[in-house]
Amino acid sequence: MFTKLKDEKLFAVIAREEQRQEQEINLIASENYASQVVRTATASVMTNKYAEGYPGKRYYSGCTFVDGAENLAIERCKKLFNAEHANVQAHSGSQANMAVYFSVLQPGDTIMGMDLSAGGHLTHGYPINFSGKLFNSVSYAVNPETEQLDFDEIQKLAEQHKPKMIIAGASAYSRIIDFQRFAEIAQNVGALFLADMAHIAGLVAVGLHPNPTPYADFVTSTTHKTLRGPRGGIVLSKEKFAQQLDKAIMPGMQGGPLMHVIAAKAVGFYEALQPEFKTYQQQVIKNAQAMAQAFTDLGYRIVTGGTDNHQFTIDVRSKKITGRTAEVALASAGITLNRNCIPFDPEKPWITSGVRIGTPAITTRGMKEKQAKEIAHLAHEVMINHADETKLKLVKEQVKQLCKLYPIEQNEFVLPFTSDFNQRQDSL
Ligand code: DSN
Repeated sequence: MFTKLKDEKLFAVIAREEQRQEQEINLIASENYASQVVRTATASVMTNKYAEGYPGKRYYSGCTFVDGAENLAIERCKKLFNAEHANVQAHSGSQANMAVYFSVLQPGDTIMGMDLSAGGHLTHGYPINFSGKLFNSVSYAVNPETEQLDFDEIQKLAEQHKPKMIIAGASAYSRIIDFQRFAEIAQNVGALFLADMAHIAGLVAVGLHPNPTPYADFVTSTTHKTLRGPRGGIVLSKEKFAQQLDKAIMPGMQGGPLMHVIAAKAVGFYEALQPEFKTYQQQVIKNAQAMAQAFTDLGYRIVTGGTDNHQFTIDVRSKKITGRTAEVALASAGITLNRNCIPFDPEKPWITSGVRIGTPAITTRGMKEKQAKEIAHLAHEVMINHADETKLKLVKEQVKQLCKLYPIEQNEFVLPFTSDFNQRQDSL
């Protein structure tokens, strides 16, 4: 049997990755640690099944149980976000966005999303992404003074360009997004409204960020960021778009759905429906605010001046370095994050003047404000001593020690498969 084969090389690589995750502080705002239960579902026999179609209407036989998994994922997802319709088959956030465009737009239509350099996403109309190539893309930025969304400007652009669709949502934006205002602007110019909540979905799920679902025609998300499920995408829509949307995904864009990932999405949504998930998200925000304050106290400028959510971007120019230098030095000291443009960045995207910082992953490890501040101080040590190998080694040791105190496997939210587990929620 193939299962008896020991692929030592590959599993050695996985073991090294596991060790890296254990020993490094992860500040990448879009990453998290999925629970063992989510990972168990991802590694389950559901990976063996072809199930093109939707529950009850498949192009293959033998789908009884994968239907069960997909129905659970759909129902839990709808409940979590109070949605009329949910499609849980999108393989990723990008494909979720593509599915929305393909369900209601024609090539050449005008779309209007946030500029990538202001904090937006590639699939919101970036010129070299499919969204910018297939559609006529107009971008809105942020206010140069406040670095926040400028709704007067967005309204003006919308009136000028009359887009067929307006897209709200960001990859690097630390403030509350007023989805209601976006919906009003869209309505004023006769545009459809898509809210991409990939970064903030976990906060939305527990009411710590306004839910776009009541206002938007479509809502897309990934499932692995603050939501802490498996890697993948979802699309929510108003009932009137349900058929078009489902058709755009299958047969329009995708063939067989990833049933193991859909099963794991069901688990992720189940976890997010538990009361502990709100406590976790509250701590994510507290940690981000504590860390942002610590960086401010150390003389860094925070883009927009602070954060309302799980992330923020710091301008590192006051320490006479670039985002890229900071990212590389921090990585060598065991602190993982990504360089990021600040709004109207004078540096190119490969270099940048900032780094983006997020707290979902450290919070999953159980870290609180005290550790968040400690991490800011460690990162500061690295940035001001980025060329000093001895100092970097010293910080790396301190990082390891801190990580040892907060092992990933001690994730308090790992729910064991017990009868108690089954009784924790209603039949979902
Ligand atoms: N790559 C993701 C992020 O880091 O925000 C967005 O898709």
